[in-house]
Amino acid sequence: MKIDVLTLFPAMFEAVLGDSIIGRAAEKGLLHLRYINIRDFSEDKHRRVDDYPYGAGGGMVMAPQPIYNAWRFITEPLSYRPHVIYLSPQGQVFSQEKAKTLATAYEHLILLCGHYEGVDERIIEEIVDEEISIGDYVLTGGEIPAMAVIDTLSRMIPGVVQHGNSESESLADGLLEYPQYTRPPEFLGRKVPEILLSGHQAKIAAWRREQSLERTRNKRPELLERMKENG
Ligand code: 4GN
Repeated sequence: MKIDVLTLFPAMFEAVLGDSIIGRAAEKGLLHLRYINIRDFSEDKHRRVDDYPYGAGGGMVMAPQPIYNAWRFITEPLSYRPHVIYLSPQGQVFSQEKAKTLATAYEHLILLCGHYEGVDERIIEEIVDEEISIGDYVLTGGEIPAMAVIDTLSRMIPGVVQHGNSESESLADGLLEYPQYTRPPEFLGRKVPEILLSGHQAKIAAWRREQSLERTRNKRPELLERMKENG
């Protein structure tokens, strides 16, 4: 999978994703990540990327020209149009399911990160295919949401996460993960559940399933309701 990020702060991505499992995946060639600085495509003599909003109203707007030129830089050599996502509080709310759909449908994504009051509407009309939000709150920029999307998609690629089988993970089947334990068998007087030490895999699997259901019922009952609604 290829992901190009259009951002004013490429260093944020290097800093957060560089040393992580995601960085390792990129080094291994499982994932192709590029961070493109929109400012490099400004034609303004002061390299400006923002401007005043028509109609006033305070704040600044990201001008269309630098973003468009950066998008052209990516797409010019291609014979197809990568799917362009604008990270925005106005988008559809992101989820494990949405991630699965994106990972399955697209081999090449472009993530556009906005700042200030957002990007000129004509950019959304011209190059953006969909808007995605990571939740109902406003951040200073789309970088953190873009990183959340990149991280979620990356760990779905075979070989990126150690055990790989992301299908058995929390939320993949709509349920919360069961509790995890490691050594020692007793800590601060609290024992690891007997069943996990038994070596009886079928019983362990049944116990974990029960725990997942109970936790989901207690912590996120709306996830169970959604499962019922969606079959
Ligand atoms: C996305 C972008 C929150 C999200 C953002 C989100 C930058 N904040 N919930 N901030 O996924 C106006 C236009 C705010 C750019 C945007």
